[in-house]
Amino acid sequence: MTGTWEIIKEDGIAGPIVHGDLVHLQNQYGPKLWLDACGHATCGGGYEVSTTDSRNRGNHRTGTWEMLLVGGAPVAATSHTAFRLTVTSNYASTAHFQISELNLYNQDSEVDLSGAVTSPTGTVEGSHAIDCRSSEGPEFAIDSNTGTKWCVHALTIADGVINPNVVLSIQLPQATTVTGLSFTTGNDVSTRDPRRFKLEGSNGNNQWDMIVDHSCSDATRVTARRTRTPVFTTASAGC
Ligand SMILES: [Ca+2]
Repeated sequence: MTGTWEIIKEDGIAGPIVHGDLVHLQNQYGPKLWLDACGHATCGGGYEVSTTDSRNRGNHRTGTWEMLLVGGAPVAATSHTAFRLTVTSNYASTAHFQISELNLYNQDSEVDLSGAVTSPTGTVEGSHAIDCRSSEGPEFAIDSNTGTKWCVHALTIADGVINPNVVLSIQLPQATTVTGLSFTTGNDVSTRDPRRFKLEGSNGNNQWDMIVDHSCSDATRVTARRTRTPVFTTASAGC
């Protein structure tokens, strides 16, 4: 077993190990020591590889390794624990962006977002987007209630382009596979609806996989209120 190594994610988050993840490698022989680039920290001269009894030597991260695929394009992870929706433009509202619901899908099945948590949009006007009202925060984009909405007062919107882009960050209690999304439109003002956007997924370490890239073409517009749009995918966007 001297050449057998266990791969352990650096951040301890469960789920499959994918391209770009940071990991530690633990040898399974004897005292189970950790693979370490000892030269960087203490050995001097070079970057020799050895084993040590700690995952990292001091604060030098000499025992942290990145998983990379060789000889092919990165393969997108099949499931993620975190998602972020970035909305880059609306249908020409000069101040606001809004949705009643963000709906996620795994193929034809809707993803259960109960237990999911959103991050605040922001509170400091003049530097970035803020919620239109305290009752219209990002948590209302995933509350399974079409009577509530997430509404953002963006810093600037010119010709429908939102600057800076509006971001909805969602943390799920377990790794989940997502292949597409739809919106449920807001209660009013259809020009606030999302026009171009992208959805990415992550399992930590600030590594993000593209799931839906709709940044190059306009989404099918639905002017009816509190109504679901079609399901959008990268394929449907043509991006
Ligand atoms: Ca809602």
